[in-house]
Amino acid sequence: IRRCHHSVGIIGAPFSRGQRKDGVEKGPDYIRTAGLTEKLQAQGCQVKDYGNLKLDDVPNDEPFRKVRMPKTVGLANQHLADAVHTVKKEGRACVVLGGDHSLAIGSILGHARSQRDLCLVWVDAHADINTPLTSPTGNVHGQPVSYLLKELQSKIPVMPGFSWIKPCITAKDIVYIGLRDLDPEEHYIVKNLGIKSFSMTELDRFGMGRVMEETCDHLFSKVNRPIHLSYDIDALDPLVAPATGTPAIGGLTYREGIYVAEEICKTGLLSAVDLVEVNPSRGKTEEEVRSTVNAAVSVVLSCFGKAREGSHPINYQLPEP
Ligand code: 6HN
Ligand code: MN
Ligand code: MN
Ligand code: MN
Repeated sequence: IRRCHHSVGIIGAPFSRGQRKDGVEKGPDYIRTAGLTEKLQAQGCQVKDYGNLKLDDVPNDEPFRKVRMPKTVGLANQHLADAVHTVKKEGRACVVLGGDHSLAIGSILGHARSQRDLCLVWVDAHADINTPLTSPTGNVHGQPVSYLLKELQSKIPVMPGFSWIKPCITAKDIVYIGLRDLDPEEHYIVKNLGIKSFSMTELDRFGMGRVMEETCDHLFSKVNRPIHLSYDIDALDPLVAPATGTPAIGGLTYREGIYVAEEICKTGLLSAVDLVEVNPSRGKTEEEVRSTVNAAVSVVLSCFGKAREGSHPINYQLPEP
């Protein structure tokens, strides 16, 4: 019944320096080659592809404590924030194709420049909320939420490449869905700040229907606000999305993963989406790569109006004999 009326801007962010595994920088081109733009257009979206960002390594980028490539990660995110801001200024819903999840820093900060009261739905096996000082790996893709949270500002050291970053969200603005692999320090932060979290345990207890109801109740109890959906493909079970850098067994089914996107679309409040951590080099077979990329495309299509119940043009008329 509803035709999708969305105007969508796509940004490719071929970036891998927030973690150690090569290949995730190929995510944007694989997702495009699977027909993302054409399929969005076929369901009635207006699409502008802004192309891929040019994200270069900064020379002499020594680790800060354990944190790897801070200048390179900081600068890439600065470019991404500008690009997202441009898409929002032009009045489109923004889709960022990653790339690793460190890109959420720039994506959310760029989004927040035009949408001050945004809220954040983080769909992931991981909470990505290590501070630079708790990170066991030094990989920034496990830390983006810590830089964005006002409550953690006093725990974040001054770092090269990161001085432009000012936190823009509070703990009550976030909902996690799909968690199942947290470091102890991350679990402490999530509990201590009282961040709303639907781990796989809550998902098993309530089912995804109730999880999405409670997600919306939590975020929109007072007023409606724009949604930033940060979707890590490793939220899905590795049986569905194996081609990713940090797979975690026991994840969302394809159906649950699509349902999240359908429900977010139905709110009419979706303002920006990150689709990250698709790593074609991590697929053991062509089929594993295809399955992962197709899942990513399907999530984005569902974000922008594709409904499994079907749909038809609003003015459709049956042919007369
Ligand atoms: N991701 N908690 C681990 C770390 O390195 O901090 C894993 C992070 C995974 C990040 O999948 O976006
Ligand atoms: Mn993850
Ligand atoms: Mn992640
Ligand atoms: Mn819609």
